[in-house]
Amino acid sequence: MDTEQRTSIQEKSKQEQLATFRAEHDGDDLTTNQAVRVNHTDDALKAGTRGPTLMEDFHFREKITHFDHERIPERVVHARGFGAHGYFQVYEPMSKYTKAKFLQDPAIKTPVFVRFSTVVGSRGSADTVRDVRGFATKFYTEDGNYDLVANNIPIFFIQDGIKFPDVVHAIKPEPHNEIPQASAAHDTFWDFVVQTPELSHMIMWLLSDRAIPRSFRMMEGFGVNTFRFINEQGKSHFIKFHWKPTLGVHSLVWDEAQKLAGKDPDYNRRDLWDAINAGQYPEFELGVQILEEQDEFAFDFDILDATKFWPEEQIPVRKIGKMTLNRNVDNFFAETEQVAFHPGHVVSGIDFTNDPLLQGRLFSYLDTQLIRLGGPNFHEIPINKPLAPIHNNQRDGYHRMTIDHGRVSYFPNSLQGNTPLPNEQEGYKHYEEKVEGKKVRQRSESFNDHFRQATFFWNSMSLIEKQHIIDAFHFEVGNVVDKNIKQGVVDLFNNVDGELAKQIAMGIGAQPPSQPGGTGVTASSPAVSQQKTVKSAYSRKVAILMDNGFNYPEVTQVMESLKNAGVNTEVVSKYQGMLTSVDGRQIEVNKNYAGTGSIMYDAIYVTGGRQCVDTLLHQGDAIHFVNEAFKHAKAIGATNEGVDLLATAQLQGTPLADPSTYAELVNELGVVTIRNAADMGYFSGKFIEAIAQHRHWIRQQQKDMVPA
Ligand code: HDE
Repeated sequence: MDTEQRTSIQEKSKQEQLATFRAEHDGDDLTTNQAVRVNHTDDALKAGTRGPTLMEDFHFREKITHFDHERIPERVVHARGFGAHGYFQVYEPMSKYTKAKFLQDPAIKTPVFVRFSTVVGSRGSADTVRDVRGFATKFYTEDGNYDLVANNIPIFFIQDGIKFPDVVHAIKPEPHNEIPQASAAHDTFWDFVVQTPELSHMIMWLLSDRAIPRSFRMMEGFGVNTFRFINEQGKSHFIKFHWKPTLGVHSLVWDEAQKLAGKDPDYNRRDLWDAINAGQYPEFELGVQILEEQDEFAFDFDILDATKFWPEEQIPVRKIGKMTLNRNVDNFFAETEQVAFHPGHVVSGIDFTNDPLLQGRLFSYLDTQLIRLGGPNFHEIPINKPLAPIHNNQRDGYHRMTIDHGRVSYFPNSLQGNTPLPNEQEGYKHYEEKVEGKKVRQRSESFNDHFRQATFFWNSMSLIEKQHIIDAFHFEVGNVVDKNIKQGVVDLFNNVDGELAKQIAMGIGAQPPSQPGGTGVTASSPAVSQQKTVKSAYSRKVAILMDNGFNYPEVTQVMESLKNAGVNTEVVSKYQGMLTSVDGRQIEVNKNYAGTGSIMYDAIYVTGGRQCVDTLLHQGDAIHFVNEAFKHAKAIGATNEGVDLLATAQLQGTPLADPSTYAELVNELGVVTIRNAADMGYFSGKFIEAIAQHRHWIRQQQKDMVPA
């Protein structure tokens, strides 16, 4: 088979395979599950119209029984998730490092299914809570399925898998009252943190902006554990996996995240769904950090310790391919809920290390699918089914789909020519690592340093990122009731940084640390800060505030420019329906104030038209919209009379375009205004630049004075 044939087979065949399971019901007669047509479904069969329901009503019994059994157990962690299909292409052959087939040929498109998730909340919880995000990818390769089960934070809470139930029990809602949902801001979690210093580094990340992503499309992914690449010659390299979003890494602000949890709990999943439907396909580059075997001990941390990351400045991330997500699911349950990931689903060329967290994971994932998906045949569920054929002697079990032909289900055999036969050459061969040691329940001493990388991370944060971490401590630990635990947090984080501990103490009513703090680490890793990430206006969402009497040419010019830059717009007004401009032309309103808020947008634009703006000036909702967007450091644009709304909103310290000047653009603190301008081109260009910035932290002082 040539490459072109393989490409088209790979690309199409997962969708074709799924298509054989898809069912259309449009225009069809209603039937039972035995395909018997039903003549009436709104009343159960009764003895008389007011009499008892009859046992023989098989339609009633089947309908209700199926309904009663509709739910399966939610995932014990990562219960809330959202998935999409796509494909992956490698940039160049990676044969020097790995024999993995899907990492060799740039012409091959390997189908993938990705599920993004939160960790702590239950299935119905909000998207925008402070939490780690899961980022799990299933590659349907020619050589079988490979799962890269990653998170959006490069390190983990604990070092050994056996501690996982403890940390999860501590962070989940407290067992006596099931409060709070999807939040770490409670006593049991911080009690555990104070008792378990290995969490310190992860807490720094969890309280950083990484834990409230703006979008699944704007998150990095990290394999966290150390894996191996194995090439044809059997040579091993240590590796860490990364996903780098082409749109950069961007976050919400905490106030926004909390409000979104009420106003749109589906904020992140809706964003992904809408982007894919709009053809604005999310893209992520696959990166690897590659380490020679002989460099295993070359660092001041243990490379098998999952509470440490490999600084990109020391071990560069090599981008080796790109994933594009281009198709939403047809059915949430069948695909997103039933997909089963497992870090132990590897293909030849990818292998494990002795990272004790990874070793724990290798047991847990298969085990959990057995209970969650009801038995050992979950690999036959369409979303989990490999493209490569399956041949083995595993048989039977709940919900078996395959009709295995013949009488042989054992090996060796003579009745079937001794097949299916292990393939010594091409079969998966575990890396022959030499292992020696006493059986002990102990951790390696090289895992003992819990604070130095936490300081390193803290040093890497910009001032605003540091402030957000401190604010997050004030929220999280401020919600802890037990005073000893609060003090314990201050004392624990004094090990990381003295100033940080002092700031924490101030916000939560605890004593500042009595000992000098810190680890003495002064180095930093610019790569972990979000300040210098990719900045782009593409696929951002802008609210246009308008009412009757707006200026049609003005607003449509701005809308056109935004559209050309791939920026999406929605018209927001008091009422839905049509708005009429000064010259009688109309535009439809997408959202009313009751159904949306500035928190749903990346930027806002107020257009001109005397009557339109005079109406907005009397709407508290419009003024609040502007103020709140300003507080959240978002780009704000206004043209002509629209600038009057910003003046009324009194955006602190922001000069605005003056009515007496001709077409002079004022662009300060991310607020872009112009008056007396007929051509909106110049304004639009500057406004788009401001949107691309994502946040205007330069507004820090002024925004804190806004009461919104
Ligand atoms: Fe998981 N993890 N995990 N985890 N994990 C699960 O498997 C577990 C860890 C991650 O979208 C569970 O199918 C243990 C690290 C993701 O379906 C469960 C340990 C990382 C997902 C499980 C870890 C992850 C899971 C629950 C410590 C980042 C969601 C449902 C030893 C690299 C996958 C399930 C999806 C899911 C166990 C640590 C990522 C219980 C025991 C580290 C993205 O098996």
